[in-house]
Amino acid sequence: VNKQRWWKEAIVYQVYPASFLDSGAGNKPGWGDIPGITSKLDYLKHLGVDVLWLSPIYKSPQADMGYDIADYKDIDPVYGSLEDVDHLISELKKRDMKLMMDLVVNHTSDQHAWFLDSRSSKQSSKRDWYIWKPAKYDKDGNRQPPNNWSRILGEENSAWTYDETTDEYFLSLFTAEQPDLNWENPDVREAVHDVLRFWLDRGCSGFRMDVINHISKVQTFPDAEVIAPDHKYQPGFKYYCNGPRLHEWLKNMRAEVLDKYDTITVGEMPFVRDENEILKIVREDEKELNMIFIFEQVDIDNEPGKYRMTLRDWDADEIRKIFSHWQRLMIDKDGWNSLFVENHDNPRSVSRYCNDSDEFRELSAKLLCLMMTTLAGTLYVYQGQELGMRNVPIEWSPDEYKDVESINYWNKMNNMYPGNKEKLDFAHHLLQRKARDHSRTPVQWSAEPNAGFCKADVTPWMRVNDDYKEVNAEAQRKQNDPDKLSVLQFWKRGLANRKEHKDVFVYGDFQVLDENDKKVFAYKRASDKEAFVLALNFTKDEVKWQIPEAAKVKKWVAGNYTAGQPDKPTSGTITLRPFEGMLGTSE
Ligand code: TEU
Repeated sequence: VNKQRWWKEAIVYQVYPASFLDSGAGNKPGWGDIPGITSKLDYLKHLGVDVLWLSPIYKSPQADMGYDIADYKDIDPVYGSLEDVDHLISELKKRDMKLMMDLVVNHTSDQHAWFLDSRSSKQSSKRDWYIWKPAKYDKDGNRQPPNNWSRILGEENSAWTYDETTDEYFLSLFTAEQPDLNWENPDVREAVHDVLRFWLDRGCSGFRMDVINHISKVQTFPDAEVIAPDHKYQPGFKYYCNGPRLHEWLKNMRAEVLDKYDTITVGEMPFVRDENEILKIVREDEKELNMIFIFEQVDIDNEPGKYRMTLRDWDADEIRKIFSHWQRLMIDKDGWNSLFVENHDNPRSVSRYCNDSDEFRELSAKLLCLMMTTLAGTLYVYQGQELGMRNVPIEWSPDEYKDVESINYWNKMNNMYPGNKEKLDFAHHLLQRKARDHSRTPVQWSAEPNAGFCKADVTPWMRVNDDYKEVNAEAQRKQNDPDKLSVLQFWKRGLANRKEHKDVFVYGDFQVLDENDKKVFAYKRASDKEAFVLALNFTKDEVKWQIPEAAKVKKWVAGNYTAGQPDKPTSGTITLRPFEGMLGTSE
């Protein structure tokens, strides 16, 4: 059914600029920069990347690592200059690659000129660009925020920040430094369109739109239901996720701006699961966005309805249910989706979904690569994922975690349970499993000091993972073993295979092969011309696996235990080793 589009076939690589590569070209020592990114374009091209998505590089006080923007049309000196971006774009073009910028327009920084003006007085012409409300007073006469919504990055706090100058509260869903824009105001929408045009005219090819489903809020701002009784403030998702005017504004942005260029757009949409609601955005004839990030697979280990620092068990059956559900959205319903298991807000995928011990790390990374390169959807690879980078070890003290969410969480636990070793050890354990920091450690380029991320005598903004001497790009690029590919070589081959057989892997049909299996996820992909079968053991156990009738395997052609073709029967019962994954041709 699906129409061919370049943005469906593209391999998108996410760069988290602070942690990618510090070229040393001035700026801020120990922080990655734009020249550093430009210097690695050959590496990325060689890997098979088509589009670079840069997390925010705009001028920012970095209260939330650039997701707090103080000027949409300028670059933070930490990362370089507008000239550096122009140079990056022209170097990308030379290689037939494209640039995607991160568009963070649900909120700005509290240092943005718009907000400084807005907060200065109730008469300011920008007052209504943000969401201001008077205080409420409780029965004892104490000042309270306008409603009970909690902050997303620090749920013990109110989503409203009190401002003395005008004795009112402004809405700040993420942190106090990230005031929410008032999209109800048409001037705000026009200002956003202007930002889009600015970047598109400069040669950027599209946007990843940060929490774009939060822009329309229910205008009565009602109290949220109590789902966390031990907290004063409650998540107000229901009143600001996919709110009443979201579709109107997305359609408008598309018609006014995006349709005048050839773009790729992906909307970040936390908390949305309703298929019909999603189709309203991603069906091609709706003319809103090309695709969105659905979070179900990265929420797999979160307790339902709870905050994110929780840990629950899951099995291959859940992996199958989640991925196969969203496959159907594309195959049967003319929608489109993105495919990702890592980004800058999540732990590393080998650590989360498989096993990151020395014994299993590489197998795990390759197992996930087999899955990601053979499912439908635009594929997003996060920096370091192609190397099988893993979470930081439990030995690191919580003081090494730099993310505002982790710091808020750790402080909260220390305030709630001062000196309680058991509680705090568990909190530390959760940080080690779930924190956003794990994906933010510097990319491991080589076995040189600081993993080659920055000069030896410079201190990186975030500590380098201790395993860099074993896990790094240079060693993996140079690996020369006829029996075993490095994770990097495996990814390169996987991406090439995806492109070579795009009829199947991007556009083909998808069929689950072993419904309900709790250990193995197996599926078939097929076009009119050819078909492939995948068998993925998501456990640390050896599994006796009965090859399903419908698989009709002709030949096993690739697997994560060998560089060559797996030597296994194509019917009957076979043994899948721990985290073994295989790709076969099928009738
Ligand atoms: O994230 C939005 C978001 O709600 C989640 O991904 C959130 O970070 C996670 O649930 C908390 O653990 C986006 C950005 O990706 C993130 O880095 C920013 O902090 C956030 O928006 C605010 O701009």
